[in-house]
Amino acid sequence: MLSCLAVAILPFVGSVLSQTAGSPYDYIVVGAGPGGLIAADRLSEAGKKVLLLERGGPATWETGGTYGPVWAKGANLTKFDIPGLFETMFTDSNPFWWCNDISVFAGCLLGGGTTVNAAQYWIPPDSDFATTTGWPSSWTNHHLYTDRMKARLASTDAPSTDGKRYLEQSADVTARLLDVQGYRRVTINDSPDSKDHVYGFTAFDLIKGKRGGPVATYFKTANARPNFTYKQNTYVLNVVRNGAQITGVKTNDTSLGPDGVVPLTPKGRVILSAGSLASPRILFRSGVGPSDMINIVKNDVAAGPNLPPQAQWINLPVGYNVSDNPSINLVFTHPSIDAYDNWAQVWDNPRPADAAQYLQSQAGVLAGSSQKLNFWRAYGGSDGKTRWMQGTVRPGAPSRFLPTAPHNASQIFTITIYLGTGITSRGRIGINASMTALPLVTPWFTDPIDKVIMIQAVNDIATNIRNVPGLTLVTPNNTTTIADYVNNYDNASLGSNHWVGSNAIGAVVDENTKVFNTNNLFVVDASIIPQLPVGNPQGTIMSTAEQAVAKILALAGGP
Ligand SMILES: Cc1cc2nc3c(=O)[nH]c(=O)nc-3n(C[C@H](O)[C@H](O)[C@H](O)COP(=O)(O)OP(=O)(O)OC[C@H]3O[C@@H](n4cnc5c(N)ncnc54)[C@H](O)[C@@H]3O)c2cc1C
Ligand SMILES: *[C@@H]1O[C@H](CO)[C@@H](O)[C@H](O)[C@H]1NC(C)=O
Ligand SMILES: *[C@@H]1O[C@H](CO)[C@@H](O)[C@H](O)[C@H]1NC(C)=O
Ligand SMILES: *[C@@H]1O[C@H](CO)[C@@H](O)[C@H](O)[C@H]1NC(C)=O
Ligand SMILES: *[C@@H]1O[C@H](CO)[C@@H](O)[C@H](O)[C@H]1NC(C)=O
Ligand SMILES: *[C@@H]1O[C@H](CO)[C@@H](O)[C@H](O)[C@H]1NC(C)=O
Ligand SMILES: *[C@@H]1O[C@H](CO)[C@@H](O)[C@H](O)[C@H]1NC(C)=O
Ligand SMILES: *[C@@H]1O[C@H](CO)[C@@H](O)[C@H](O)[C@H]1NC(C)=O
Ligand SMILES: *[C@@H]1O[C@H](CO)[C@@H](O)[C@H](O)[C@H]1NC(C)=O
Ligand SMILES: CC(=O)N[C@H]1CO[C@H](CO)[C@@H](O)[C@@H]1O
Repeated sequence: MLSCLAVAILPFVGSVLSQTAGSPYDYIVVGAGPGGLIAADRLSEAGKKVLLLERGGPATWETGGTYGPVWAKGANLTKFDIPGLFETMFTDSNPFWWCNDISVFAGCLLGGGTTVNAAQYWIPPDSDFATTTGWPSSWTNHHLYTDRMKARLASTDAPSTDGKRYLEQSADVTARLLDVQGYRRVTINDSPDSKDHVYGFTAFDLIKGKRGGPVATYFKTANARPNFTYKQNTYVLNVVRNGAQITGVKTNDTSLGPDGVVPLTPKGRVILSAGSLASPRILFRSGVGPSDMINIVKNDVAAGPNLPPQAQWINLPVGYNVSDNPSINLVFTHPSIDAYDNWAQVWDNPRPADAAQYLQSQAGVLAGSSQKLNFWRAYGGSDGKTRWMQGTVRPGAPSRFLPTAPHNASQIFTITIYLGTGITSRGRIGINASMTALPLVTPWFTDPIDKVIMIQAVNDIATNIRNVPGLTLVTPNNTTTIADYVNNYDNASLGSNHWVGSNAIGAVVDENTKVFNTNNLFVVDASIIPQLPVGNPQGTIMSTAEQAVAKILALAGGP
């Protein structure tokens, strides 16, 4: 059952769960991130009886969330609604939104990562679904599904409700730097396939100056259907199976059924959408994956007894071949920049005029998150492979990258350089004996050619600095070479929270996203994406979910 608050706010017509405890569902979807929300919405739209289980609670005001800054009290806005509070996700003393049993940043509440992320939103190019990036040929015609996503969730590169852009100095300075390097300006989502020597204003999935994403769209329509039931604060431990046949899911809530098990209808199906770190863990805990991981589960006092007998373990490369963008921060100063107090005041003490403007009409600086400009360039490697670089520009800088030498803190901005599609480095996701999900092998620069390209890309950005009067690179400082900076970069800072590939299509799931050697277990989230998309992944994940759910509905044998 939804929280009382949410019931009061949403037109909640879904079945009341307490009246149906132990009753079976056609589809049980695990996890309310972008993958799970789109799957649950489309399945309920098709008339299936759907249960969506989410371990976290509400976040945006519309869904029953209440946690917001004092300055927005009474305005029906939470931290998760106000885009300008994005940087405070990392500086808050009460960060209840991060998953407490995953070692890297992951959002554990309604919306998953899309509720805590920067909302950068890219319409996927064809290369994101090409056979060269690991997709089966049956997936390459993605436009139908990408169009469905765009119809539900538009992008904007001017998120303030007055249509104006704010705090754009870092975008202007960077554009001058890129102009002398042969880049051209584009509206990024108007030409998704142009990803070489282009730059443009950052595009977001914000709506009317507030966080939009799949919660404000897909969840809303699903929640209005009688065939859809949403249960939050419910932790899924494992699927219950008899060999290849899944019969239900085991949760931590015994009010949902005997031993917390929610059953499936006879032809029912389970869809795991718990994300790139948590979906593998549910598989391990269900006896699916490499035996070293399942043996960790077997030795756990609580989880071990829920495993199927060893003869029923299913050996698949769950967790292998994972990737995430390596990324390097460069910090600059320029006299034209307004560093916006490095976002340090927006929670407790925002600039009064900006707070007033935002409260009045969701306009102004706080209607956007910190990112202002993005750019892309393709690089050929000595191995004959092409790798795509993405740059992201924002005022301010992460505290650990602030220069040690004297500098004007009011004038700092950051360019982050990422490598995406085409990189060959891979890592491995697993669990440890505490059942914490974590990278066992970190995926950044395991192939030295990726690092060579990164050094080249960072050098390219740094070479033309003197063409822009007043522009100064402050991190790395002037006694550190770019190569040394990249080579000595702290591993803990290299990642980008963009994990894909831990249940890659073709390796763990088939072209219908069904887990190999099972009858009725599916995965629909970032983990099935075989290779990094060209940009931040949520648009690609959502298009993937649209296509996956269409294939699942079309697959014979289901409910
Ligand atoms: C700080 C940060 C910033 C980011 N910025 C951007 C950005 O600007 N643009 C972009 O495109 N991408 C960004 N990303 C990445 C993007 O948000 C993720 O790639 C995306 O959310 C992954 O979607 P998913 O459906 O695979 O899983 P998730 O979004 O992780 O959702 C999984 C859901 O499953 C739930 N769950 C997990 N385990 C269980 C369980 N056992 N039982 C029940 N429920 C469970 C979780 O609570 C969560 O709600 C960012 C990510 C982070 C962390
Ligand atoms: C906030 O929500 C409440 C309850 O829905 C409503 O009565 C009130 O008018 C809203 N306030 C604002 C400022 O939107
Ligand atoms: C189940 O786990 C969730 C998430 O950890 C928690 O909020 C909830 O209280 C738990 N439920 C029960 C019945 O213990
Ligand atoms: C990892 O990916 C490589 C390249 O695509 C492939 O050859 C290999 O079989 C994969 N390994 C696993 C365990 O899936
Ligand atoms: C320059 O950076 C290097 C590497 O971080 C550091 O060791 C050195 O102290 C810095 N020099 C100055 C003058 O800040
Ligand atoms: C630092 O930058 C701010 C903003 O550009 C400017 O007003 C101030 O004068 C600068 N301080 C110094 C010491 O140059
Ligand atoms: C598992 O990893 C987490 C996060 O790194 C750590 O806190 C915990 O101590 C680890 N547990 C074991 C048994 O290693
Ligand atoms: C290097 O930076 C220091 C501190 O900012 C500055 O004093 C010095 O002049 C710079 N050296 C060169 C060669 O630019
Ligand atoms: C980062 O990790 C790699 C691979 O795990 C390791 O070889 C390297 O020494 C680490 N670098 C630092 C600076 O810790
Ligand atoms: C499986 C299921 O519950 N189907 C129901 C979905 O909702 C329609 C009405 O909206 C019912 O007619 C179906 O029985």
